[in-house]
Amino acid sequence: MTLIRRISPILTAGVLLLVLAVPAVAGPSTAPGKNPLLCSEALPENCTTNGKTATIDTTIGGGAAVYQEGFNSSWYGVKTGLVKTLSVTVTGDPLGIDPRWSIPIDDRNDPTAEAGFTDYFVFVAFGTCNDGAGLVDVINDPTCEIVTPNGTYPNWRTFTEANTSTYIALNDNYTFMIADGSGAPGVWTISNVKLGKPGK
Ligand SMILES: [Ca+2]
Repeated sequence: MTLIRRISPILTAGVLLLVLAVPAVAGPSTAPGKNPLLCSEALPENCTTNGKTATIDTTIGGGAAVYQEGFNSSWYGVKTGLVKTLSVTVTGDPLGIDPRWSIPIDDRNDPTAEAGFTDYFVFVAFGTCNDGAGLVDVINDPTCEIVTPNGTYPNWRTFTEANTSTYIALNDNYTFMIADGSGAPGVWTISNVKLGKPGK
């Protein structure tokens, strides 16, 4: 299966539109557990990565985002109530909604996009989703707030139970972690990314 997936345009705190378009041909080209953590190419000076740990820095202006390259059949295209893992370790201080997971949602009852494609994104911010020691465990932490265009849910389970026709979008967008200056400039490291089952 060949899929083209990208990071969508992100609206910054101001009126600037940061186009974080990252065309990528996804495929099972890496061994299990080896999908590299990549920087968005939009503002490369704001992000460095060695494939496992990335540093995103918004102190010089603009945003930065990271994503795990490759197709993952235990995440993309899976019903939201059935996904098992989306977690990461972050160092640095939460600032507003930075940094945050941005997750593309395919709602089969929403005519905005056809099945498999993104109807909307939900956000999970480091500031409202962490264990106090930097672990952001979106799916399994019952205190992780899920922000959607239709309101905020207290955790992933309540989001999925209220939106039973939703899937992780399969065909168009990556799940990514971003800081874009919507809080205040900061520096964070992103590591130990677990998205579905590694390498699937
Ligand atoms: Ca839809």
